[in-house]
Amino acid sequence: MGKLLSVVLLLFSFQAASTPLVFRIDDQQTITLSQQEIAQQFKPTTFTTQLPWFVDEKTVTGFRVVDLLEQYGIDDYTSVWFIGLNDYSSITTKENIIQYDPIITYEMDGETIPVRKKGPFWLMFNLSKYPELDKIEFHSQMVWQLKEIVILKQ
Ligand SMILES: Nc1nc2c(c(=O)[nH]1)N[C@H]1C(S)=C(S)[C@@H](COP(=O)(O)O)O[C@H]1N2
Ligand SMILES: [Mo]
Repeated sequence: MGKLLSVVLLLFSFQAASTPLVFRIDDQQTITLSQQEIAQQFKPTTFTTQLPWFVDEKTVTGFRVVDLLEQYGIDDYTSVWFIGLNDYSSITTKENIIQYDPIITYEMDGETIPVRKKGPFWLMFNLSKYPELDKIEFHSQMVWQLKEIVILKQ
């Protein structure tokens, strides 16, 4: 393989592996989690659900938002703010996080999700398990290309 080609491929793989997720707890604490750290630190959860973006149901794997909060000992929050790469953002209340247990999906049908397919991280509710969430109010909370999660305390 040509040297230039190897360098280009190396840069591409570096980029693909380094899309991090930023987690902000308050003005003092900003945590940057790589895809690798996420896979190591959080127990994966998998479910199969219908989603508004696809005709067929999808099997998705990710980590639970409640596990993320528990890992950093966060209980005194009112809601969580999810921000995408396009700066679209949405807020989910503590009640809905506890009751409906959303996950931050990083695999769909066994494959990691490229940015071009709305990855690498995507906030998801299990719409098939909770059909009452299958409406715009909750679809609009399912932020794709997630880049940042901010804890709101009031
Ligand atoms: N990153 C990101 N996530 C997003 C959006 C967006 O613009 N950017 N749109 C939201 C809205 S308003 C809805 S209803 C659903 C479906 O939007 P779509 O049909 O444009 O994908 O995704 C939600 N997640
Ligand atoms: Mo929407």
